[in-house]
Amino acid sequence: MSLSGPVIEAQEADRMQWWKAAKFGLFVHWGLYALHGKGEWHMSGAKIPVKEYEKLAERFNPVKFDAREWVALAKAAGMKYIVVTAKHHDGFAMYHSEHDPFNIVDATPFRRDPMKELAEECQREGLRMCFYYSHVIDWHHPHAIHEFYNNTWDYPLEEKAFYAYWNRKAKPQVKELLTKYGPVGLIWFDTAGGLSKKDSQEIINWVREHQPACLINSRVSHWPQYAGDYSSKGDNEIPMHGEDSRPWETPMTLNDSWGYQNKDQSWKSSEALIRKLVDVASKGGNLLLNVGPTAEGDIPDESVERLEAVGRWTSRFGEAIYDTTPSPFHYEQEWGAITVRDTTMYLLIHGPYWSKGSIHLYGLNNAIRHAYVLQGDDADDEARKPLAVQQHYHEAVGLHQLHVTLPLSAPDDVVSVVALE
Ligand code: H79
Repeated sequence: MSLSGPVIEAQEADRMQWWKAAKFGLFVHWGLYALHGKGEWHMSGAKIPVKEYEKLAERFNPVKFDAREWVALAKAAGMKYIVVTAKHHDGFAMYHSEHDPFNIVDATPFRRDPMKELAEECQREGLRMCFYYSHVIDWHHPHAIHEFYNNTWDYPLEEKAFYAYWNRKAKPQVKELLTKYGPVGLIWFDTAGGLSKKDSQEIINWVREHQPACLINSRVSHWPQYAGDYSSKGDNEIPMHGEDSRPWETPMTLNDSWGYQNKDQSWKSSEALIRKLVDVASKGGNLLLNVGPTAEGDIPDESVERLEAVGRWTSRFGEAIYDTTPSPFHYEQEWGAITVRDTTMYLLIHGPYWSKGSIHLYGLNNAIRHAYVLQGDDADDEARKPLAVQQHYHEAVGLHQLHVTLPLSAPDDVVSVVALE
């Protein structure tokens, strides 16, 4: 007994390693709901009867789907893992399931298994394949019970028999994902309202049994002691520095939707997205950024453009993002953000502050051997000319003050990086 604590902790730390270094992943919300173009909650919002919703499958034929394109886009953006909706709340499996014919291979003219194609492509390209699985909400199954979000328009609540759903659909389908698609980086469970402690522990054990290295996000359970390997923050929520004592991830939309919504044009700018990635990394989290492909299997152009723009930045300055640890300072820097790797500290400075010619940092009293600007290109090595830095004790503030003089022009308009060794 006395050994099990440290041993379990070591195993947990081990399986978290790739994820902690990754920092940036692609979230994909894709399903039959793309046909309506009104988001993944439309079935519930419009109370569409199961029999009618099932007819969408007959029309679902995403011939433009190309796993190579999706994985190449994620890779170009600088993302290291992909989390795809294997089954969302509508209960439709986007993979070939033996346990329910309501799946993309058996119920659509498409007849292909996109999860298999994505898993294989991820394996080839070195990204981690991960699945979203709605384990509690299932509007297609007569017996799935959630605290609030049940299909009460088809199935009377009083006739529900939860374990008929749990044992014959949810658990067998999770097992399929863990046994037929190679190594799975993580399973992203969602919306656990009403799941008991016992059943939360059971699904966690179930994942561990089939793939011990597969991570589990906190939305697997509403009970804190059964809340998986890491904390999923609220949708689009970036916490305060140090607020969460566990490893954490912010799931974020590119516009205001998860599943494809043709009317939603409130896209975040690529500049804002780069700053959000920097903010998240400096606080020690991961960013899981979502796209909602169309019913044809296309990722909307507006999403592609933004991910490519973020990728142009991460390909130049990723050194200051991947495999870093958070800023040692819990207060925000007005000029940007900080990350650390080993004995290097990265100052990620927002474009407008660069033109002020210098920045201050309080509280750092380590000796600085070398300070330089990351040019973010092949000439980087020769360009690592030392920058002028001055350190002194600031009486009024009661902290050491570091003064870094910046060169006239910034390597990047959005965020540029100064490294301190
Ligand atoms: O998959 C995405 C959402 O569909 C899912 N989580 C993210 C990652 C989610 N499941 N439940 N919820 C979010 C919370 C439910 C919010 C609701 Fe609503 C508010 C349901 C009804 C009112 C949002 C707004 C959905 C429909 C209208």
